[in-house]
Parts: sequence; C-alpha cells; structure tokens
Amino acid sequence: MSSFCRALCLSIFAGLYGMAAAAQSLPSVPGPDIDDLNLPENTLRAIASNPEQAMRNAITALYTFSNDGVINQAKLSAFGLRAQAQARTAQLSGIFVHDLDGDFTASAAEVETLRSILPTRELGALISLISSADKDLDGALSQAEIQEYVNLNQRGRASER
Ligand SMILES: [Ca+2]
Ligand SMILES: [Ca+2]
Repeated sequence: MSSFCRALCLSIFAGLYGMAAAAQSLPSVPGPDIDDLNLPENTLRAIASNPEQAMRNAITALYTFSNDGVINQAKLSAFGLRAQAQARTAQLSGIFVHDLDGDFTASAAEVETLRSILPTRELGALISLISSADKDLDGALSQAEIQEYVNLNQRGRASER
C-alpha cells in the first residue's frame, strides 16, 4: 500500500473516529495531524495487518454514517438520534411482548396470565420490570408508566457515556 493510501486510510479512520466520538461522547482523538493520531491500538493493528481491508472497512463505516458518503454534524446528530430510537424500540419490544390484548399497556390481568406460562427467567424479568416501572403500584403498566420507564432508562444510558 502506498504511503498516500496509508495516509488517506488513517485520515478516514481518524475522521470517522473523531466524529463518532463526538456523536457518542467517546474519548476524543487529539489533533488532525496523522503523526499525532491516537487511534485505538486494535485499529492500528487492523490497518497494519491488512491496509486494503482497513480501507474498505473505513469506506463502509463512512457510508454507515451517511448514505451519500458525505458526513456533517446534522447527519451525525440524526445518526445518534436513530441509534437512540433503535434502543428505545428494543426496550419497548421487551415490554410490549407482555401486552397480550394490544392496548399498549401491561394490565394486572395480563401479568397474572403470564405468570402461568413464562419460563422462570422471563417471569423474573417481568416481575423486575413491573417493580421498576409500576409507579402507582397497581400491578400494571400504563402507557405513561411505560413511557417514563423507557425515557428514564434512555437518560441513564446517555449519562453513562
Ligand atoms: Ca394490554
Ligand atoms: Ca401502574
């Protein structure tokens, strides 16, 4: 691989890592100078062991953040919001799997029905969910309780970053 390709590859990695770090509150990469890059050791090893594959990976990563290969702050923000929406959807899916009648709540009757059929681990998870999210202690999860629970978890995850 030519020194130009290596420099370009490093630049793409540095740029992508820097933008991803900013979007995800990861440790920042100091300086734009390739000689001063502080890329993760595993990234440097991957570039050194197979630069062509590293370049392909960098380009793939570039298009992960933008379907036209152009990255700007608005697109990174949208990417971050979409990642949050995906996490929220996954969490809601784990709750709504207990909504047997499809009214977007988990009623006490539904919870009671599920007690008789869920495997121990899933029942434990459901009981834990109810104890965490059921603010009015009626044994059911209203839409408001579900929304509050998911939003609290999202904020908790964001503050951990
Ligand atoms: Ca329901
Ligand atoms: Ca409740």
